[in-house]
Amino acid sequence: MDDLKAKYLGQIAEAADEAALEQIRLAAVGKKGEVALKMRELGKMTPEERQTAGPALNALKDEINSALAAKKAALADAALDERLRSEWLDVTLPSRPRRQGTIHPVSQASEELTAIFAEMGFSVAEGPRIDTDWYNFDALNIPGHHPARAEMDTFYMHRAEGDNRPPHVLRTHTSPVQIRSMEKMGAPLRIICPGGVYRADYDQTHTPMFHQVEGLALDRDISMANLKWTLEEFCRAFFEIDDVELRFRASHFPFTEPSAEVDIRCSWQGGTLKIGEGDDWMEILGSGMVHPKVIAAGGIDPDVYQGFAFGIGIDRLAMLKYGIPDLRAFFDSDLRWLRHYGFAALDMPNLHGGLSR
Ligand code: 2NL
Repeated sequence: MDDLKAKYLGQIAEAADEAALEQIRLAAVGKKGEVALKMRELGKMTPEERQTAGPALNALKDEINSALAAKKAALADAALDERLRSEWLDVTLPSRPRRQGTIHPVSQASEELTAIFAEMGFSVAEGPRIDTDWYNFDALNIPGHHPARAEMDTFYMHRAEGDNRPPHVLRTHTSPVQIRSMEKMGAPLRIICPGGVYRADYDQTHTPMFHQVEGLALDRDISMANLKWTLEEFCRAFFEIDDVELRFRASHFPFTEPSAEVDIRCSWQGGTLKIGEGDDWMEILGSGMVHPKVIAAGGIDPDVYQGFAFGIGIDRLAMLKYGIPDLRAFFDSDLRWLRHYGFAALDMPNLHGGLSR
């Protein structure tokens, strides 16, 4: 019995893994194991012999079982120690840089100018980018032979073969939204219409899709003086220049009469542009008093209502305000162009409390 005990406790101590332990368990205390065989021999013994051998065998079985359990626990501990040793993480390593987005300068400019005009009582109107040629041209007093309608400037949609209605167009300005708003809301009316527009034009300073904000104010006695104040107030707020100076030059648009192009005072020195000071002027927008035919096209009586309208390129506004000299910055998903030009939003705190990178 002592031999048995020495043999199995020795084997258990030596066992390398759980599978080996199981082999030992079966051989020692399993149903057909050596201890069970010894138990069977109890029947052939005298009662006196059985009295000592029985409890001794039971004690041996208990001892082997607890040695097995202790060894099993020790093996599991060792395995865990080994995993902790081999699978550690260095939490002090700096993280890999993650690319992070930022608001697009055109969106940023849109949000800023929308807030400025909102304070002056203008609400935002939106509409479809694909529209009829009536909303995009006819309603705006742009007749069929006008050069703006020529194939080279306007993107026309396809019509099914045999469908001879005039094709839809990609809007070339956001004016159609203003016509739709006049129809829907009537006068008096104060709206701005920001959004993407399309013209078949592509070179250093033009892209086939760009952004415009048009403004429209209609009431019984709106004058050119109101237009001038509104635009000055806007430029003051947008460019953050208190003594902003604008110059109104007589011009011509089919949809306004009289019409004026508006320049802002600026300086060009050593290749850098400064707005609000200097001896140069830079054109920033077109404007005028809404043509009576256009008011009528919007379903409003031009003998009762009159007003002003203007159109500004948002992409250009954004370039001027944030000092981005290259249109490529707007179409490149790689932020390096914007960073190169120091786009302000890149340095704004993000939601996680850090700087955008
Ligand atoms: C430009 C010219 C302009 C308008 C847009 C407008 C809209 C309606 C009626 C009358 Cl519904 N006018 N829009 C007026 C004058 C100029 O934009 O050169 N923009 C950059």
